[in-house]
Amino acid sequence: MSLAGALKEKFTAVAQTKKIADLQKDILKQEEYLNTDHGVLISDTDNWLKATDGTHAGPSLLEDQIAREKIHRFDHERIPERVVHARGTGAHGYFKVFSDAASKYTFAPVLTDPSRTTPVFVRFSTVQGSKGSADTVRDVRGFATKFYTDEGNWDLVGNNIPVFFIQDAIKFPDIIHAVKPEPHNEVPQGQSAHNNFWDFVGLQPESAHMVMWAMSDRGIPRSYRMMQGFGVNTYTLVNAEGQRFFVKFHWLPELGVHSLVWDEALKIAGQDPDFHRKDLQEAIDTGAYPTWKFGIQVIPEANEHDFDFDILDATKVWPEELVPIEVIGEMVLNRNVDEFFPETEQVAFCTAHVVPGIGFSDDPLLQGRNFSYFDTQITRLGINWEELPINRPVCPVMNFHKDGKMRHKIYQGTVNYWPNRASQFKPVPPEQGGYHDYAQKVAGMKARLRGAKFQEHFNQAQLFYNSLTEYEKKHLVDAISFELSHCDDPVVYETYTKVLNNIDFDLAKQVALNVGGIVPDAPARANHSKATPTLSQLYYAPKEPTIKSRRVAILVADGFALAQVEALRAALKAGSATSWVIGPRRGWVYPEGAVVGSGTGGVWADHHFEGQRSTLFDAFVVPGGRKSAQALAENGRAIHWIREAFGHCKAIGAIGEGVLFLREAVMLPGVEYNTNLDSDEVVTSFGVVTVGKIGASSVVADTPKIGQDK
Ligand code: HDD
Repeated sequence: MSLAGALKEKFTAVAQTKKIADLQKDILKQEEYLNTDHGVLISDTDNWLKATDGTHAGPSLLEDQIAREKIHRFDHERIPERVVHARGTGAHGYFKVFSDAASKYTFAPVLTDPSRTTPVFVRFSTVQGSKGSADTVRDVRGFATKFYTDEGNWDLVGNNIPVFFIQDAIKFPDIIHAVKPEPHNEVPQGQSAHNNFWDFVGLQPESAHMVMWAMSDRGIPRSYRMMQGFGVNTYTLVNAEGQRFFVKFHWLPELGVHSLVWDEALKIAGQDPDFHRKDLQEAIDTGAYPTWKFGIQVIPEANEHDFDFDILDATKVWPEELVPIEVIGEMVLNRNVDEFFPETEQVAFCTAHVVPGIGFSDDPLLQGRNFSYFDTQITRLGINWEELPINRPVCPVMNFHKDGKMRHKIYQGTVNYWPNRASQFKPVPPEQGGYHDYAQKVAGMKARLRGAKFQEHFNQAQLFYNSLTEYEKKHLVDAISFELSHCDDPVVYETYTKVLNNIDFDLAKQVALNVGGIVPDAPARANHSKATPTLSQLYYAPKEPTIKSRRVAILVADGFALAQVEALRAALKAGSATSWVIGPRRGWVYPEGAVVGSGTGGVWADHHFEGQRSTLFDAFVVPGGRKSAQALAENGRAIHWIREAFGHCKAIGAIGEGVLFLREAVMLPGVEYNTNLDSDEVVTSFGVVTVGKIGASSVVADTPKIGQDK
């Protein structure tokens, strides 16, 4: 068994939860022989039954039920993809709270009982593209979590951005039609860079705040594992005394928040469209389990109107200075799926799925979502979608919802209504665990409107922009300029420049100059100059830099210094990074003193220079060895690897003659070379990696830290 296979088996065994145990009855080992769906052994799956004279094959016979079944099943394999968030990937894991700290807000055991391990399934996604689109496109990322609690399933269906494009659910079809491929030509795929999206958001200023986030580096995450997650909507919590609180939910990644640079994202979309789903799978397979802290922001019911924004408006954040995040728990993803379709494709979330102690608010986006998710699953999966193995709760389910297509459950008993003469299957009063709807006071007239504070759209868009670092601002200007450059209707890009001028004059000017828009000569609205560090993703960098789970490429050619590579790999492994040898060919690469082609020995290169690209790795090391360095220097692709990595602000290290390769052949501008021949360290911008006494010089391509300063 391969190392990856052995590791997977080991960790899979560890990753047992109640839900994994529940799934066991549906997880099948592949049998040795093929059967038909009705269980009959198949003797030939390659040749359709034909009439024959013994030598020549004549007509294929319709009576061949085995061939018919095979084709027939194949013809019906596809189901409708999700109307949004079609592209995604998922994993199993668990959730735990640290203490009962949240019991002052809620009586939900999932949030208050530290002795519990609640199984979860998480699906990450992009929004715009279809099921086969690329992972690294600029887009919002979905972050949907199904908690299989003992009191039923709780679905927290969030994003990696804390706000939304619209305030009222009735606008959802409009924003989605606008962002999806245009109706006349089904273009573009996996992009919001087109007339219709920018036309819509230009006419719908409530989108301004979310547009800022989506165009920031948040729109191109390095990994699903390095994103924050937000419940976005305002939910409620109710405690044992019956007091109600408004709440927003947060996921904070252990590895910090990191992004790609746009050039990388564009290239990876072609070079490895599955980059994010492979990244998640690889991290779990190698035991670098993705982990998030879970936090809540809480506002007592009495303080609902204390803010200059409406706390039920999903286009607004609750600034952390006003409402701090209380970290109460942790989620770990530790098991990949066994089969994609029955798990990741069939998993179905519904915001209306909450458990006792958690409830809704009047947030008009959430109210509409509570209708939409249930509804969409009927088209995608059928009315009995909640019986599918991945969706069914770990607690018993008993009710009088009956029949419908593809019913699986079989109940015994003679009644299917309440009340019934046997007093069977009765509702449960709240004191015994039945869901209790909070007695919220409601009064007034019916009207189609939004609350007064919902009318202000630019304060927080400005706050977000002001809070970015200079390089984040530059990335944002570049991103909006890229998108508007793809809009060929002047009405669209001119209108959006005007919207931007409500946020920041410089921002509007720079974008207008880049895209040929109308350059404003004065701000449309004064910038309030307020900023908060918590909106820049730099704020969420890990306090200690970590190399955990990072992909490090070691570039070698025949004649490389073996001891250095072995020491490096051991050091990287000890830091829970993965190392990948890139050489002139996939296969053995021979060290100094060995005869090239002499069989095994040296290191096994995982890829050749043409087989992968620098974009797919986080950091690079070029070890010593005169012949190796010489061969790399004569290889244009090897030089390009390092130059491109440098352009993407990645960490680059070298040892011994590797330094000469960098200095003489790659010629990185502005790099200072440390040629301390006694150094036993390779210094990268992650920090110092001690590789043991290797007696080699080292070099730092003095690039900023990944995900932080680029
Ligand atoms: Fe939604 C899917 C997140 C507003 C209607 N949404 C979907 C998924 C995520 C979100 C992560 C993918 C779930 C999965 O992996 O299966 N959606 C959000 C967030 C929103 C939001 C964070 C704003 C706070 N959504 C929203 C509104 C509506 C919908 C306002 C409709 C009124 N969303 C849907 C949907 C989808 C969906 C059409 C498509 C597939 C699915 O539900 O299961 O019903």
